[in-house]
Amino acid sequence: MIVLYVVLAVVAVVAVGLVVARARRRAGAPAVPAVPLPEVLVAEATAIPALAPEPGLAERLAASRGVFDRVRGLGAGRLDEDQLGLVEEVLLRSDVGLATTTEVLARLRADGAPEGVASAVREMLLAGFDTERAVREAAEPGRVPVWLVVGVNGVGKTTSIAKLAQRLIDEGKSVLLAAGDTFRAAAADQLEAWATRTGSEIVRAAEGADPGSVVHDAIGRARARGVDIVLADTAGRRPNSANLLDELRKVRRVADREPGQVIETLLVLDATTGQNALSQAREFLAAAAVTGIVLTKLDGTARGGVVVAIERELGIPVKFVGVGEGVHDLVPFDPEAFVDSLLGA
Ligand SMILES: Nc1nc2c(ncn2[C@@H]2O[C@H](COP(=O)(O)OP(=O)(O)OP(=O)(O)O)[C@@H](O)[C@H]2O)c(=O)[nH]1
Ligand SMILES: [Mg+2]
Repeated sequence: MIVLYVVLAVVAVVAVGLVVARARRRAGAPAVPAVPLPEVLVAEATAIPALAPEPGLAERLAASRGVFDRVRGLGAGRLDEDQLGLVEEVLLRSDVGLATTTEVLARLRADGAPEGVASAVREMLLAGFDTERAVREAAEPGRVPVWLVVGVNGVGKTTSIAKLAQRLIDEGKSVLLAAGDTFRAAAADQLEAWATRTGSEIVRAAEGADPGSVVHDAIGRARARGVDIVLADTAGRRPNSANLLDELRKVRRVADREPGQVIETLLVLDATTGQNALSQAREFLAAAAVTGIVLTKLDGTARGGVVVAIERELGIPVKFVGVGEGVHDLVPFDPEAFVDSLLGA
């Protein structure tokens, strides 16, 4: 009799368990309860407001699109001097640069715009984007891939690292962030808050520590744990100082030493600085062997055309553009979508 009661009790417990598990699965509840975050970081993470629903690219680029309004208003056919002047003014204001502006004007003067001025300008701007812009994610067998993120202070390096981490995680990769900006403690704190939000690992050291050793440790940890990719933050202080560039060279050497391999060196530029971003970029190109540009803050500027000037004058592909402050506000640069956002109907 007792045996029967025990058997019945076990059957009842298992049945209830199955029903509860099925109900939770239906409700989309996770099978394993989430591990609570440390309190300090929870406070920091929840202080960041939730993302608004995603607006489209054209809305994000509204300020730059606004500059092209008058060009969109021009019809088809030959252009008179006033109209050519207007196109010139718009192109210069949008910061596409003098070389592209001169070329577009010469073509419009010679050929007119049989399909409409917006369509002719669109085609000419697009012709300037013929570079390969795929981003590398794999290193040689046995080595740990590293993306080194460089740029002067305030351009958006740390935020872009968080956004890149989120993208890679969304692709199913595991990511480790190296807090190579050891110039101020707040830099590592900022990166740590992003690591928590994105679910990345982080390696950090005390303020003033050698950035190279942080990156070295990060690579060691990534290798030991089988992490797919290391994203290394760097300091951006002292814009034109040889010290900064020397330090970057050193960090790069360390990051590229086995088992690490630098497969992308991403230079972050702030689009709101327009043509100034170009002179900044030239300083970094030689020192840091840049493989791609991340152009940030395109949402907050009318100078979006600078992306045309960057590719044309630097010969380095723009790989990602930042269009907001949230962790999802970074998109791979797609020239067609971009130019359509400026000139499309
Ligand atoms: N609107 C907008 N703001 C951005 C974008 N990217 C970065 N920011 C903001 O720019 C500011 C500076 O960003 P950080 O990521 O701290 O810049 P940083 O290059 O790491 O700066 P340092 O560490 O001081 O060298 C922050 O307020 C970011 O939210 C973007 O695409 N759009
Ligand atoms: Mg930073």
